[in-house]
Amino acid sequence: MGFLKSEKIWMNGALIPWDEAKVHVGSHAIHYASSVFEGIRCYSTPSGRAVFRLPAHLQRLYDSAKVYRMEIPVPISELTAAVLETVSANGMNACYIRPFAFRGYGSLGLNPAHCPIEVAVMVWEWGQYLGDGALSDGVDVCVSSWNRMAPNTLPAMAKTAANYMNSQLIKMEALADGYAEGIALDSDGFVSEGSGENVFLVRHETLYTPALTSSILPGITRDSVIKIARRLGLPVVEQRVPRELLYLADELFFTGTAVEITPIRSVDRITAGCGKRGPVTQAIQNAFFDVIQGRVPDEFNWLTFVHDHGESSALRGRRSNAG
Ligand code: PPE
Repeated sequence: MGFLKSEKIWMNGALIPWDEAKVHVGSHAIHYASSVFEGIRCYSTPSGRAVFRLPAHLQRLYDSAKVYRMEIPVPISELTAAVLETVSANGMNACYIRPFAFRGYGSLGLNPAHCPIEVAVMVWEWGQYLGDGALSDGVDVCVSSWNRMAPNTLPAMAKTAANYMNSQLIKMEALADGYAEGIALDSDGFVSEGSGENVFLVRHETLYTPALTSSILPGITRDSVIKIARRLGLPVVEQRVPRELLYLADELFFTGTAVEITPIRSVDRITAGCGKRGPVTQAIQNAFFDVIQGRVPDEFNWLTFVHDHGESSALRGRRSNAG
């Protein structure tokens, strides 16, 4: 695999060449993980490139920062424009977008008050997160020996780099044991989430997913799937999910920006349902891909179109998302 690279990165107010977007090793974030980030996808549609749920993602970024008393020095409108400009400047069609903010170089020690807050946007091409064929064939996963953070340790609703040390433990263990991904339980032993995905299951024609009280990231794909399922007439329940329901489910799948909607075909080598993508998963996937690929009207107002002049596209995006 080659190095990650595209042409330009937006950093602290300007687009600069990829190779010049550097930080000092004394930056606070490197020592203490003081950074918040987002992952967003941009898709190709017949009416041009469209970013999926951009306002929701950027709002979550500012919310994550707020929990950590971090004042992002640019308004959300400017960052919205920066995202669209970065996609456009890199000539990207379908791509993954990573806006982030972090405490930079100033002083070290735990009080971050004297460190500047830096903001950047990177974009790159990112294919199927859990490997080719995962979206149609599904993946084999395990329940991790690691728990997700207890609610009074690291707040799960904030998408901060620190939470991803826990995710890396889950991911590396799963890969070492021959699984594509791990699902962590919460500190009370109920199902929480994957290292970088939310989890859903279908049982008796009802969709279940862990509630926000199980130390999950409030996934934007999760929210989209809940809205799509309700529109399809499927009951949706957000509640504590006991581990054994993973083994007894008729269908299971992950949701996330990177993973999109990926079926799970086994958990701990116990076959999930019929061991392949089930009909409910397929119906939800179809409805989701119809929206992001622009095959149906955008009734939920989820798409922000990228035009080739950053500022006007941001205005248009804001206007089209206002309603
Ligand atoms: N839980 C976790 C822990 C998580 O990291 C993600 C996204 C989700 C749930 C789903 O959230 P959403 O993308 O809003 O539906 N994980 C991102 C990071 C992946 C990475 O490897 O980096 C992503 O999917 O972009």
